[in-house]
Amino acid sequence: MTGQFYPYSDPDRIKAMVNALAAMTERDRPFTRLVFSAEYKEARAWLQTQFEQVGLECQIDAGGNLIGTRKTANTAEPPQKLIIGSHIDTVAAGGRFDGIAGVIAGLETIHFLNKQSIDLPFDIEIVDFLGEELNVWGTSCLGSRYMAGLLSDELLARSDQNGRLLSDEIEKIGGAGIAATVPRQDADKIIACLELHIEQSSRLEREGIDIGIVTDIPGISRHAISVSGSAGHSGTTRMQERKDALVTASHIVTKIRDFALEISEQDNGHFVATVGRVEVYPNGAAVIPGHVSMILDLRASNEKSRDRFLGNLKAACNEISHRESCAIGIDQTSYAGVASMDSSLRTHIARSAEGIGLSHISIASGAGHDMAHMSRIAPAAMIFIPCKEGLSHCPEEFATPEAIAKGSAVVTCTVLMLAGILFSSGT
Ligand code: HGY
Ligand code: MN
Ligand code: MN
Repeated sequence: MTGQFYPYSDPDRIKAMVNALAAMTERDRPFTRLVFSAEYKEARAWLQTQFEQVGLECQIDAGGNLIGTRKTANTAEPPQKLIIGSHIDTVAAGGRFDGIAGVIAGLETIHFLNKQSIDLPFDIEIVDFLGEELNVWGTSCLGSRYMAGLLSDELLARSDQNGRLLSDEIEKIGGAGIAATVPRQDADKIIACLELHIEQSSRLEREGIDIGIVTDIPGISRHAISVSGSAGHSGTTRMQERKDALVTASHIVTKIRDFALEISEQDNGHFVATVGRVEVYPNGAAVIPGHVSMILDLRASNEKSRDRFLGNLKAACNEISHRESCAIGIDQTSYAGVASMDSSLRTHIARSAEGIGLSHISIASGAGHDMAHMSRIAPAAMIFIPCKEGLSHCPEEFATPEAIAKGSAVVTCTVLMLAGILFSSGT
């Protein structure tokens, strides 16, 4: 392979890792590896073997995170830590790169350090954060919330529609399923958290840029919206007498789109709102829908815009509820504020990219990431790489092994720079 970045990473090995993980999916819904699923547990076991093969000491922490540690020979106790992590769970019918590329990039760094017999002055932890994607318990980023001390008793006590208790599921995956109201004990020893991730948008590809250095991650909240009307016979119930929960829900969804469109055009930040999950009860073709449950996924880089949107939505729901004679409930099920990435790490990443001849820009993230929570307890930074047409959360999601290799080379160079080994003394 040519190119300065190839000494640091191997596109062929990357491609093999991506393909191996891609095979661990629900058969009839590629690529689906939902947290706690059989596919997920299979992938976790496989990943732990990969960690062990490069000499990492593996553990599952109480939050269910898989952590592979490369210990420093530095005898100063307790050593400082550098975390490189992302996630291997996917959304339903998702892609092969969202999260996965970041974990593979971390392993590429370990391969390089081992090949060069480099001993760093700090431990490196390669982390597969538990359950980064939004799950049936109404929240996301389970593992990084735990590490950051943000996994509450209330979250853990939630059951899904099949009665599965979240805390039980975390215990079954090897965690302790305990609440975390304080950050991990050695948080003050964490010098940096780095995450490589596909951009999940198309700017890098469109502009032909190798690396996106993330400035911030938008605030994300999720809201359970319930609509209660009256089920009834679709053939005998007069139109004037209906309390149709699905018609009511459709008005709400249209209002969500209208308000979000209006705010996103007025606000110079990032603002999006989506209803992607809807359940109709009893969901029969000859029955007037009696109940609808849906999830609102709301993202804003400006908290005031978020509050304005929610105020508009609640007022509109009051009016719709009265007009359609259906009860409407809106409950926030998860929240994470806007997260800024560490400026000093961003400078290191820029110098690393330049040092190996890669182009880079600063870029805001539209997606949520584990680094949003990790940034509450330690300096955090993200490295974006281009993905095909910006597609993500779908089987068409794609990033080339070369793009992942370039990104992982930047991760490795940033680690070497933080260790004072590379590009030091202003060279
Ligand atoms: O949904 C998100 O923003 C991320 O992909 N979990
Ligand atoms: Mn992700
Ligand atoms: Mn995702």
